[in-house]
Amino acid sequence: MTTISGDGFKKKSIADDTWAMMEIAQREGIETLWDRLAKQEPQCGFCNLGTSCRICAMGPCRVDPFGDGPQKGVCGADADIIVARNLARMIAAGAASHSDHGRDILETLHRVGEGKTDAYSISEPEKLKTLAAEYGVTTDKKSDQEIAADLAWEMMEDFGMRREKLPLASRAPEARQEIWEKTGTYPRGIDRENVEVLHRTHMGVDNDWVNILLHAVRTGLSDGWGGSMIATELSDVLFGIPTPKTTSMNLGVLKADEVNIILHGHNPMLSEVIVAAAQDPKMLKLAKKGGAKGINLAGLCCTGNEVLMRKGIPMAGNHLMQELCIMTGAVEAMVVDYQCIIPAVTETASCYHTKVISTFDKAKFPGAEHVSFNPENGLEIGQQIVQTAVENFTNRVSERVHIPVEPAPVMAGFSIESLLEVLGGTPTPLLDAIKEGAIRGAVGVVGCNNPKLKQDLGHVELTKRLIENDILVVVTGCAAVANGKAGLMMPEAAETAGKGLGGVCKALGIPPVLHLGSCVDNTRILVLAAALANTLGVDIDALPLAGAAPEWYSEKAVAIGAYVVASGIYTILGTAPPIFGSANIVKLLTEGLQDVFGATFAVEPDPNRAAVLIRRHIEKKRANLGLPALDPESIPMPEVEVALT
Ligand code: BF8
Ligand code: SF4
Repeated sequence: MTTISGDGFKKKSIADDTWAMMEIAQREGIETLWDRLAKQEPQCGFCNLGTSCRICAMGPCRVDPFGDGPQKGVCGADADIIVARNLARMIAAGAASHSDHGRDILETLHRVGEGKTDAYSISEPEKLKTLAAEYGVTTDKKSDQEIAADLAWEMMEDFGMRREKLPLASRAPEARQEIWEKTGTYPRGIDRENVEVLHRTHMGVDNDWVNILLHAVRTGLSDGWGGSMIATELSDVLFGIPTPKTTSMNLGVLKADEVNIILHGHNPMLSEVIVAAAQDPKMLKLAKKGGAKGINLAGLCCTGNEVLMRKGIPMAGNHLMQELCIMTGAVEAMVVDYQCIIPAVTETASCYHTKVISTFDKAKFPGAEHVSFNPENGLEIGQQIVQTAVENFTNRVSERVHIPVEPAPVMAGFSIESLLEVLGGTPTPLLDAIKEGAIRGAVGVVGCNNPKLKQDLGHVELTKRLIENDILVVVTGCAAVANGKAGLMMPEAAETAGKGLGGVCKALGIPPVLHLGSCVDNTRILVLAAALANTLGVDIDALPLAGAAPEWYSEKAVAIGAYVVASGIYTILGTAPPIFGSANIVKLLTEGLQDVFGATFAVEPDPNRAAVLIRRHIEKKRANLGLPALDPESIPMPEVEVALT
């Protein structure tokens, strides 16, 4: 039963579709994520500080860094060791999630190469060949299929132990690679680094907290310049390089008179075949027979981002919308693959006619119908799922249908390739605008929603402050959806940008907030940063760039933070990570890393203050490059004003 009512809704989100659905949750007595958070409070202080440990059965242990309680676990581990081990395990779990997703796409490429599936083919032969060249795979007199087979075989090595260096990491500037070599953080094999985290953090292995964290960084780098980058690159090869397209976002994308199918999760393999099946005339005929006008697909979370940027499929919402979209009463099927799908969706669905269909054998949900996905028979599975959804339309209770808002238009789907095309084939116009100061710098605003913070507020306010001050914003994941819903991802939003950035955007016909895709697509930001640094002949840490994850919740976000900072990009987190039980680790991450990787983390939940930290950082970088720059200290730091919860 929901516990949040009245004005309480407005404290939880800035999005009006969220407010409307929370009201319905209350009316219907349906529990939401916010209610369950309230029941958890107060959450464990030791866990928040990162000083609880349940790695072995001599524990669980808690150390009390600020009080008179125990200062060591049973084995003797102190706060530094426990926080470092916990953080390393978070990074490994995040890196493993992205990288296993990359592996699934790689296996599909391999099956295409072996001729074992007709559900997929090579959409981008040129990109395939470019990747083949990077991996030393010959392409002469070979068909695309043969190249795919050989490239896939070679890339499989990235997950193993034969490599001393991941090949895609050589895209980074040489100076950056030297740092990784010198610090022993150059990523070797993706699985190797992840497994080594588990080994080192077993009781009685690595007890040097700096050493543990350096390996955690190496593991993060194996995600950014390995697993996630493979996921992005091969998704482009198989499904197409994204190009900007105008579509829409928020719960208003659902249609009252059509069969609505929600595509939720992260892996585009399944959603691609569902998109194909939903266009099948047989299915459309079946839908009409059941009284629906058509079949409407809508995305959620990162699967939504994948199909948004390649197919223009509208986006129903971000992380906190997954239960709420079922409460529209208009969803025939929520098709899930993996990651960020809360187990509660099946309970919410049980209050409606909605079927939750799980599809990956590694991600089953009690209460869901499971259709085992396999790329070899992807087409039939796509059809089976669409048919199940279509047939469920007759079970819809029209009196319970409530689609609360009108959809917000967005321009989405910028890849580095399509961005370069917009710029006329070279990054020079962007670099020139940065050099002159029309654009001060660029910031990636990325990551999740977290019910501990007012939904979307951190993303949207930070983005607004940055673009007002002529800082180009690139967005991925749930941050992209927040900005899309708020209207910042249309070319018209250039009006709200500063004169310099606004002028560039108007001339190019692009928004000041560019959608670069899903969370694995944060690697597009790495590739862009590396290309800009290489063009200028500097390392990435010299560029006027920053990253921000204002509302992160996921272990994947921690892995992203690790590889972004280790790649030389200053990063601000809006949610405090569980490290504050170790003053040493806080000092290392917020100061010490500067001397090692040329970048640090900061934690600042207030978006207005975070924007100032970023602006000051960017002006410092500009001055160091000899570009026209403001005195960073002349940018005043505001008092905390924004109510965050
Ligand atoms: O990988 S931003 S809530 S959906 S973890 Fe999840 Fe976070 Fe959304 Fe995408 Ni990324
Ligand atoms: Fe306790 Fe040490 Fe075991 Fe952790 S590893 S639970 S601190 S005894």
